[in-house]
Order: sequence, then C-alpha cells, then structure tokens
Amino acid sequence: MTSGCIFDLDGVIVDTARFHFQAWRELAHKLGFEFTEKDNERLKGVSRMRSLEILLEVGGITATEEEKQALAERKNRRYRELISTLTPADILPGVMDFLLEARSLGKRLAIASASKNTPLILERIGLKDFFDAVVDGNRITKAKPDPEVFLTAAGDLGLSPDQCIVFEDAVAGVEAAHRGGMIAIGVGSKDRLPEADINITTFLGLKCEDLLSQVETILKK
Ligand code: B16
Ligand code: MG
Repeated sequence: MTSGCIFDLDGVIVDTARFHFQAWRELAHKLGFEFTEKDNERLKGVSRMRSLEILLEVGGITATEEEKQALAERKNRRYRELISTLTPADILPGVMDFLLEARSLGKRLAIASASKNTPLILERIGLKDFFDAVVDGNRITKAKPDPEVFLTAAGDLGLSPDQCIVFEDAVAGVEAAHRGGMIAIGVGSKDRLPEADINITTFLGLKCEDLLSQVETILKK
C-alpha cells in the first residue's frame, strides 16, 4: 500500500521554470546569443552546472572551470532575485487541496528536488514546515536520473521505496523514480513523459484517494 508521496518541486508544486528561463536567457544575452524556450526544455530537472554546459553548447561557447563557476553564480544570483517574488499564490492549481487530502489520509509527504534553492522557494510559498521530509540539491551528490534523491526521501520518511510514489515533471525524474523502485506519476502529458506509470496534467480536481486506487491496480498487475 502507498504510505508516502514524494514530490519534485520545480514544475510540480510551483512553476519556477519561467524564472530559470529568464535568468538563463539574460545570461545568454550577456554572452551574445539567443536562448529560446525550446532550448530551456532541456534544462528541466537538470543540475545547475549541467544546465550551464547545455547553455554554453547552444551558444557555441567554451569556458574554463573558473569561468563556468562565475557564470553559474551570476545566473543563480539573478534567479534568487526573481524567486524572491514568489508567494503562496504561486503554488500550482489544485496542489494544496491534493496535499491536504493526502495528509488527511495519513500519507507521509516529502519534497525531492535537484534545486539548491529549495529552502528559499519553500519559505516563499509558505510550505517551509509543511513536509515530513525535504531532500534537495544541497544534500545529494548524484543528479536525476540517479535515484539518490528519491531513495533519501523515502529513507527520511521511514518508508521503503515500494511504499512510495513519486510526482515528477521531468523525463530524468521519472527515470530516477523507476530506478529507485517507485511508481512514477508524470506531471505532464503522455507525449512528454511516455515512461510515467500514470500521467496527470493538473492537480486541479484530482482526488488523492482515486489516484492511489489507480496505483493499487498497477501494483496488483
Ligand atoms: P538550482 P526540480 C530542478 O528542480 C530544476 O527543474 C532544474 O531546471 C534546475 O536546474 C535544478 O533544479 C537546479 O536548480 O539552480 O536552483 O539549484 O525540478 O528537481 O525540483
Ligand atoms: Mg521538476
């Protein structure tokens, strides 16, 4: 039976992708090239350094390790300025009701995010003390699709992987959940996240109880 729900943060609980995009795009402009929304899709769920490498690849730019550090720091300063404008109203539609229903059903709830800015984001959206466990990019050493972040979250909840389900909006995150032995709920269409066990496009109107019974059906197969 599912006892724990583990949520990715960016793209699942709150839409920070637009701020990542803005900060990366400004950096690209400073370096003299254009960075499109399509390019930005490649950065979802990917670590900050790897994101920078993809961006430099798009611009055909090579940089030393030192230069990369400085560029990543510059982007992050701008990104933190942008996310400091977040408020609880930025929690994605239906998410709060879903979380509260899950909690009322006795489920344990965790955040598992690649973002080192997780503490600031949770604070801004008023969920700093809400979750039973928070595992973020400051604590893990291996990025998704490695399952480390989800396995650590399950461990913190005191649950085994097969007692947990993962909510993810990135392809790498769905793969990480599966590699960790967990059911993956893809937050996005089947086209975008074909490997997810169940796809949802919004939390709006989604009953946790109904979703969990779909999960039970999959587990019985
Ligand atoms: P930061 P998630 C990920 O968060 C984002 O999807 C990804 O675009 C970002 O590069 C990564 O966090 C690192 O973020 O620069 O804030 O440490 O989707 O795993 O919650
Ligand atoms: Mg995400």
